[in-house]
This record gives sequence, structure tokens and C-alpha cells, in this order.
Amino acid sequence: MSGAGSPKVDVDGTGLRIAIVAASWHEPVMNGLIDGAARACAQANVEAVLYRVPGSFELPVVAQACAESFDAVVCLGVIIRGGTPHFEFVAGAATDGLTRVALDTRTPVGFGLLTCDTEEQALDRAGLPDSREDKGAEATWAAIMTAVTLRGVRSAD
Ligand code: DLZ
Repeated sequence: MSGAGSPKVDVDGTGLRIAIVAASWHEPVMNGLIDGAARACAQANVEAVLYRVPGSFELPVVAQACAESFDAVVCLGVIIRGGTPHFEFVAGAATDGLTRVALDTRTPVGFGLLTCDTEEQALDRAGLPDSREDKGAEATWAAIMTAVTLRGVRSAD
């Protein structure tokens, strides 16, 4: 199970604005991830704006643009291995790109990129009624908690 040991996060994000950047491949899984992210934002009292990109490879460039005007960015995507070397290229480029965006812009990036062997595994993590995990919500809570922490660090300067 990929989520073993994950923390229970419940923070108040009042006043934060968050961009949710979501890829479009594997629609049923994406719908679950986006709903989970929206639920977490509502629960944390955070204002959220959704932007769509074609595939996970395009997440970093839009995340970078969003990082200029939002308190945090949540990136959602699904990459299924499917026996193609594209898996490694797309997953590696998206992961490296999102890490760079967070550090270069000093803006939290919630990492909601599922990399799975099969669509069934992805559905199991998508926050749907029959899923065991809710990775869209998890990535969103991580971004919100990090933004709240950074707000505290910066106000202590
Ligand atoms: C090309 C590609 C492949 C093979 N698989 C996926 C995938 O499983 N998930 C995903 O989000 N995107 C995939 N893509 C598309 C790339 O992310 C990208 O959109 C295209 O290469 C065009 O730049």
C-alpha cells in the first residue's frame, strides 16, 4: 500500500489562494483526484482555482506560472506504465520539473502525480467511492500545510 504511514493533516488555510493544475490523461482517475483536491480546499477554507493541461509533462510550466501569484500549487496527474519508455521520460520530467518549480519560486507544490503499473492501481488511489486512498486530497493538504508553515517562517523574519 503506497500510503502507509501518511500523516493525518487538518490545518486552517483561511486567507490562502491555491492553484490546482490537473493533467487530462486517464479521465476517471483525474476526476477523482480533482474532486479530492477540491474537498480538501473547502475543508481548509482555502480559495482554489483549477487549471487544466494536456498531459503530466505540461504540469511544471503551468505550475511555474501559477507560483507567481498563488500561495501554493497542487499538481495532479496520472501516468500508467503500459510498457512504453514514455512512462519513464514523462514521470521523470514532471517530477524533476515540479521540484525545480517549488525551489526556484519558493512556493509549495503539492505532488499529486500518480505513477502506476495499471489503471486499477490508479483508481484505488483516486479518492473515488471504492478507492482505498485519496491522493488528490493528500497532495492538497501537503501544499496547504507547507504554505501555512512558510507563512509562519516568513512572518518571523
Ligand atoms: C505521451 C504520454 C503518455 C505515453 N502517457 C501519459 C500518461 O500516462 N499520463 C499523462 O499525463 N501524459 C501522458 N503522455 C502525454 C505527455 O504528458 C505530454 O502531454 C505529451 O508528450 C505532449 O507534450
